[in-house]
Amino acid sequence: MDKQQLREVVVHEVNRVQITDVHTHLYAENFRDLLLWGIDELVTYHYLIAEYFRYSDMAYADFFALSKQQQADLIWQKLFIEHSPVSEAQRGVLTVLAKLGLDVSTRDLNSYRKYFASMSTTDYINKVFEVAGVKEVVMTNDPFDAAEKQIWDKIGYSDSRFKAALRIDPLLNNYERSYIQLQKWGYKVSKDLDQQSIGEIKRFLSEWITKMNALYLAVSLPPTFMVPEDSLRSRIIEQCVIPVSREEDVPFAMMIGVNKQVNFKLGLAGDSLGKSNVGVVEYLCKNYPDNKFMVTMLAKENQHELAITARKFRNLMVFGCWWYLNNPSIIDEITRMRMETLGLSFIPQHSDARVLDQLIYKWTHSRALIAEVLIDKYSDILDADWGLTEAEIKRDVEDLFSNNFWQFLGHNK
Ligand code: RAT
Ligand code: ZN
Repeated sequence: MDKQQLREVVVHEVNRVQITDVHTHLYAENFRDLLLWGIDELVTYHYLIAEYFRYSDMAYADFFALSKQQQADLIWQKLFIEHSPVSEAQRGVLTVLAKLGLDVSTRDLNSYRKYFASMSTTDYINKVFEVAGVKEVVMTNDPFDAAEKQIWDKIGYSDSRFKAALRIDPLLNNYERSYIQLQKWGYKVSKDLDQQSIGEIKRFLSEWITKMNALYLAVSLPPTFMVPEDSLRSRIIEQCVIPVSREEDVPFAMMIGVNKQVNFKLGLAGDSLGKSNVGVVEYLCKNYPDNKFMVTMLAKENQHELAITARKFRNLMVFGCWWYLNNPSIIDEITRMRMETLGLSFIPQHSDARVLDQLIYKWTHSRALIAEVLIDKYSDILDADWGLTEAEIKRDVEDLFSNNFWQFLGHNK
């Protein structure tokens, strides 16, 4: 295979691979209003709200008091009309519109609204999965969220393209309050986490893993995250989460590095990031070798250390370029570093989509970046006279975009 053929094969395979998106905030249709889609949701994505306030001096509260459509009008005017939309999240909206076949050059928000108004939710879900080339997404499922819990209790879900992940931020980051909720649901837990509470929290976790058919347990954590330490969180992790994760054979996914609400007036857009301690990941992987851990970290500065930790511990799966790392220059750099360090044994990306339509742009952009990294790395081994077949490239691409996840879980798909 020469370099020109190499490029063609890689681009072809990367563009056609059907993706398993391991972390999103999307929901199946029967979760009703929890599933967000359409132009007004796209334009009011919290990444864009943060960017809007770079240019606007409007009072935060006045902005949030407006309807979604009014917010979208303001954001569109400021970020797309008064300035050129060059940030990654801004460009993302354009990619979505273009891929849906809409005329981006008109800049006419109302004509885009008409298009979305003509679609049914069912048809639109099918369309987005097709255009994005995604075969399945993992949701973020929080039983402490009243609206979501109600759906799980009454209906569950039946669309097999949407898989569940049991998200336990309230349990780990705010036990001081969530134990009261657990008590209301009939779990015999106490504030000081006695022996009975530990058993009851384990029961809660196991019951919800079963109820959701959860593929993994997940939590987002601050830069100060530490295990072991004398804190409720550390004790719940070692005494409840780790044993249940092992017994149920589901990985524990840690998303480390978020500094919540540094500007609470921005709501969801008000979180920041900080450098974290990779030693915690090392401690957990080393002391619990029969457990599986999926880890993504938010600070760019932590990425190399995390990749090295994955070289030491095969029970660690590094995944995604999370949130503030989801910029082309950073994805390119991190993916190269990971491939040079770990070969193909990692999950390069997840979308983190909150709005269904975002599957289209997040994956369009990431596919192109990951393809370039692959072309360079394959090219280097061709220079050393290594022969590559199309079948081998296809295998590698399917591993990166889907199979690595399923194999790590132990599902042989
Ligand atoms: O990327 C995001 O949308 C963030 O707000 C978070 O949801 C983050 O990805 C998380 O899962 O906590
Ligand atoms: Zn997320």
